[in-house]
Amino acid sequence: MSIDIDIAAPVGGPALPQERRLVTSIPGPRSQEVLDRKAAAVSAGIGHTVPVAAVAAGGGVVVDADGNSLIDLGSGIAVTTVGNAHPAVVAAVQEQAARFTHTCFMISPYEPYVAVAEALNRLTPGDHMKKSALFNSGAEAVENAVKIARIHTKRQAVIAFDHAYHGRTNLTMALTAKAMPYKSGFGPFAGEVYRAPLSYPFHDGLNGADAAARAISVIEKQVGAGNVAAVIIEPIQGEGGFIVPADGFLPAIVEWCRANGVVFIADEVQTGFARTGAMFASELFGIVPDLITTAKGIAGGLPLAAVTGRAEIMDASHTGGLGGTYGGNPIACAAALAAIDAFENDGLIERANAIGDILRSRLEAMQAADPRIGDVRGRGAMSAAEFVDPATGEPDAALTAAVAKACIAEGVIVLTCGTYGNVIRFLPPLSIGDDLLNEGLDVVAAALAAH
Ligand code: PLZ
Repeated sequence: MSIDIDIAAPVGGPALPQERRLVTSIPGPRSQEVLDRKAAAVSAGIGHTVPVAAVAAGGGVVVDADGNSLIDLGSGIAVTTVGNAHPAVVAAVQEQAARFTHTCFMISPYEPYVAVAEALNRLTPGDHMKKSALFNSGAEAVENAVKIARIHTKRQAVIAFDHAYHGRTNLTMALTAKAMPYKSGFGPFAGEVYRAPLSYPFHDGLNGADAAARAISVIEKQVGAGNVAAVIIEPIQGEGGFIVPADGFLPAIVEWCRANGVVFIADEVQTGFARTGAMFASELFGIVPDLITTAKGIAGGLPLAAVTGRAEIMDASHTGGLGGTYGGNPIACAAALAAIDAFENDGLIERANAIGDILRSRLEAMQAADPRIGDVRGRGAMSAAEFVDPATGEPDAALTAAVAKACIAEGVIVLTCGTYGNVIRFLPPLSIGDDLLNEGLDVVAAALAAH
């Protein structure tokens, strides 16, 4: 049983017409057919927010099975940063797939894995000696960063923050803050995970030093510095609401970690690879993490993740203590090498900043006209608006959901986030053009005005 797809432009990549085009309502009949089959065949636990069946994507659009062309302001949750079906990624995948698809790096190693490790060691913040290990998903990278920190420090406790998101596996559910939908009913969770208060300037009004002192006091009183293996934090929180900590917060936490022999892990799964207008968001705050986790944008859409950090920490495990059948799959590594080449040589950091300037000025103009936008924040192509009731300042999740739904119905993919579900986040591919980005934001503004 398969549906034949005969839309005009089934091949993706930047050659796709860069336009918003609605030829049916969303979802159209062909998408609906796939969605009906999904409902019957796929676990109800796996949801979806954009009700279309994708058949091609590239530049700044996603094309569906009915021939609708949607403006992509989500990049599949910050993954297709270099652009969907980027030609160099496609070529690298095809070439590597024709050579060999798998040996298992733990059985017989291969050069592309080593080259990705070398690139990560070179590109991540700090000029100390670094090593890397490759995995399949962000959650798996986070799990391994914690394993590495524990064996290095011979301590067990791990500190995560309010609003954190680190994944859906058992240990990473424990690290993730939000109960619904990520944790409710799925316990018991991994032990020795403790939560500290974050710096969330829009809500707590604290400066970075005070917010850090508050967090450190909780850690010292409730856990004890000498028990802490690692502190893990997203430099800009993703799922939790695109929360940018106050200046000085992250450096103070890093300094406390150094003084107490605690491994500082920056989870850059969402913020990494040019997304925030720097290769890694840690650079924006002047911090050098001991370990850094990456995934998402690293390989142009193929599943790949990594832990990179100080060589002496990365080497703490006995040989054979880290690994996995597929970690650093050769096709994913070939894709990563092509994507990393684009990040370094195609001006993508500059592009992320230019996109950030457009996002910020457009969102601030919307905020000036509408007090329901309580806060506009983010960096580069990772920017967001937080919606509140102007009278009370309370989160307005209903408005947020209604605006996002209206944008999707008009052919613009936007994603929501936030502990309170009241943030619309913008994560366009860096391959989107200014005109398409502005058209997408026009649709957002109109949807807001209509609600
Ligand atoms: N760390 C900072 O953002 C993944 C999750 C989407 P995986 N974020 C998107 C969802 O609802 O499942 C993420 C992240 C940060 C870790 C992860 C986990 O990465 O590749 O999804 O395992």
